[in-house]
Amino acid sequence: MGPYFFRKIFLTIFLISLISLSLFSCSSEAPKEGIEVTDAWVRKMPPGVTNTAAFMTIKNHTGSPVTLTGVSMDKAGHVMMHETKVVNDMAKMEHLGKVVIDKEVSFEPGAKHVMIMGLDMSDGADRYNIRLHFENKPSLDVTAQVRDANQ
Ligand SMILES: [Cu+2]
Repeated sequence: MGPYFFRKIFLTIFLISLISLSLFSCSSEAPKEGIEVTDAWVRKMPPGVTNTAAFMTIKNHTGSPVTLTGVSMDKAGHVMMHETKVVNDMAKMEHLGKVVIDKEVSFEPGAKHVMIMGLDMSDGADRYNIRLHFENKPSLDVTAQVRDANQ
């Protein structure tokens, strides 16, 4: 075993530690800040139907509650926040004036949703811009993919 052998070992150990260091830094996610929106989508409707709904998950990383005061879309006539509730076995939609997001709020089918009225989807667009409005905070633009409801 000459000096080359030890140099090789030293180099190997050095390389392994470099690789594991870079792997570690890749797998550890950077801390998220502000408001994060994931999985935003708009329900695709049959031709001629211009009312639909959008869904998404809004995560609040700010450390204090954030209030969503409304939603808008340039291409739609009217956009509201709704919540579907079952009252006496009847599904009923309730209008939400605001939604307080403590850590996370999901808009999903059968629950809270973004009600969209008067959206012409006949151009076959595969995504839409949705703007979220917050209390004492700049609004946030979200890209929502058009999706079949049963996908
Ligand atoms: Cu609704």
